Amino acid sequence: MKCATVAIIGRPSAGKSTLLNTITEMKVSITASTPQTTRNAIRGIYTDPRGQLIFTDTPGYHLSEKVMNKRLQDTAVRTLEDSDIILYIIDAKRTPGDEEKAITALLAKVKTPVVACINKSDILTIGEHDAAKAFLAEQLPAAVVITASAKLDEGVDEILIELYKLAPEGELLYPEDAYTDQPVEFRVSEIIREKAINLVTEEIPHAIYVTVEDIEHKEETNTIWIRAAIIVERETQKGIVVGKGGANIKKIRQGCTPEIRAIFPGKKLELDLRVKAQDKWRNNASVLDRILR
Ligand SMILES: Nc1nc2c(ncn2[C@@H]2O[C@H](COP(=O)(O)OP(=O)(O)OP(=O)(O)O)[C@@H](O)[C@H]2O)c(=O)[nH]1
Ligand SMILES: [Mg+2]
Repeated sequence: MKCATVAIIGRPSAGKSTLLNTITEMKVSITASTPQTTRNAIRGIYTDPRGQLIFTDTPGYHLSEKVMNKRLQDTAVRTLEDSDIILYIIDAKRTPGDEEKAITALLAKVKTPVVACINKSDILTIGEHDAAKAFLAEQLPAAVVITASAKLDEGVDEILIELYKLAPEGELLYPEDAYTDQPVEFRVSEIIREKAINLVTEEIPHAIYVTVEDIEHKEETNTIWIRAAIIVERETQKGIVVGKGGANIKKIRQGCTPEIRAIFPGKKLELDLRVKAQDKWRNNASVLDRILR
């Protein structure tokens, strides 16, 4: 049996979370077209007859001096240092610049084996693909390079083959049917956040966090009752998230209900969802301590 911890790292929007969901065949980590969707180290577990791969999805590595971004960077670096293998995802649609070089410099420093995945093969031109290959050959000559589409599940089996080649022998660390270890409150808040950030544009996705204030199991009616709040930074953003006549909040509720129900099979769901404003929460250490694990 083989068992390895695998850190998934790359720039924002490279497709890290999409790839983790494709590998586990589960919605483990939320995704969005806006960058910096993932804010935590998110574990996703894959088991097959070869053994177990324990992936940790990380926040997109983004060079920025903002308090919250620095914390996201720290999460990514910590995960790298704790893993047996690094799965480095490149979005070759974007030319590798300083940010991509900062990542390869980090990877060279930790000396952990790297499998590099040139992602989004479904939309890459030959020129873009060749440029990414040349970049990797120059920056990380020892890395194994695979081209894949996380979205279309192409090349993903090849990634698993390479990861198992590098994985040490070991017993399974999680039960065979485990696919994540996230607490229920966190999963619920992430599902709601995904639906909210996918409805708004510009700066607003970054200004959103979600807090689950209460979860109760009402046995007499077989109902899970959840009270959650979508927090933004300004009153004007609140109006946008709620939408005209509540249209957006209705869409958020409709979008998240089936996914939250799937976490509580056989139960009815009552979701009390509100939108609140909290000024400059992204600079508030106690909020960041709570939401960035
Ligand atoms: N065409 C195409 N799009 C992809 C592929 N993989 C991911 N995407 C899209 O790229 C966008 C970002 O995907 P995510 O999985 O959220 O990216 P991420 O690297 O986790 O981003 P952060 O959490 O912000 O760092 C989404 O719109 C995905 O649908 C792919 O293989 N092909
Ligand atoms: Mg992500």
